[in-house]
Amino acid sequence: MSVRFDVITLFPELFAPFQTVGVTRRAFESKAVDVRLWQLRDHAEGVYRRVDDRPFGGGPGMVMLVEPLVRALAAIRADQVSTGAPKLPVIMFSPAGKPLTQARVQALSQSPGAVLLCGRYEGVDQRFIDAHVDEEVSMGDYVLSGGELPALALIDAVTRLQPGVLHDAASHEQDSFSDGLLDCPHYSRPEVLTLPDGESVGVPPVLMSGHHAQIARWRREQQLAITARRRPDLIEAARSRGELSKQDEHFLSNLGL
Ligand code: 4H4
Repeated sequence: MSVRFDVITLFPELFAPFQTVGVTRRAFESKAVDVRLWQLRDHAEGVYRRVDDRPFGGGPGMVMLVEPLVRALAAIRADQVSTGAPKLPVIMFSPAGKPLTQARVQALSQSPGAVLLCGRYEGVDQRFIDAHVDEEVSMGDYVLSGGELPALALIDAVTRLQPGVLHDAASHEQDSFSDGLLDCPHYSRPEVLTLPDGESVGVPPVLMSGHHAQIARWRREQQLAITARRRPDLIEAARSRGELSKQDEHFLSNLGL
């Protein structure tokens, strides 16, 4: 099933790299993901085709106007109907949104998709948000100039989970967060690396042993140790979901956790 994203933006050109580079290009060409860009200004009226205006009550910056957004969304809904697509939920990107997680990305990758609203300026008129936005999503506790980069990040994270997009279908199963934990360290050639100061650095011997069960155990323990050190909240969350084995808990207890 293809995931569809209808993107409302003032800068559709920012999405060109998605369609011409890397794994997302392959996904776009194979229609594993269908990204449709909607230029908000095409739905603004008047001589100046305004999409923003000053905030009521005064204050700095500009606010995105309701009516162009309503017309753009209506055009998207009409296109979804005419192409047989379902009515997709509207996601808006904002620092005030719920932080995006891999679990949400995984859910979206198995859904028909979403309308992605890329805000600019100080934000969007609250009356549009109240009437039409189903979900506010944050990429982090900082303020960007627009929602396009968050939209690209979400599309990328969803696209790479689509079947056939990554060369090795199993690779995303090892991703950080895919099992609720951070990823283990990775090593490749050369087996012994000589640093500029002449020091030689090798590879953990277990990875060269050919013992797949021992390698799997070592990788799991690395995940647990790294996650416990950097994101103990993820350990607690995995524990509360019952996703830590007795072996995992034994290893963590030996770490004093
Ligand atoms: C929205 C800026 C709301 C400020 C925006 C506000 C993010 C983010 C983001 C363009 C838009 C900015 N989107 N995660 N971080 N008035 N988007 O910064 O709430 O401060 O997703 S406001």
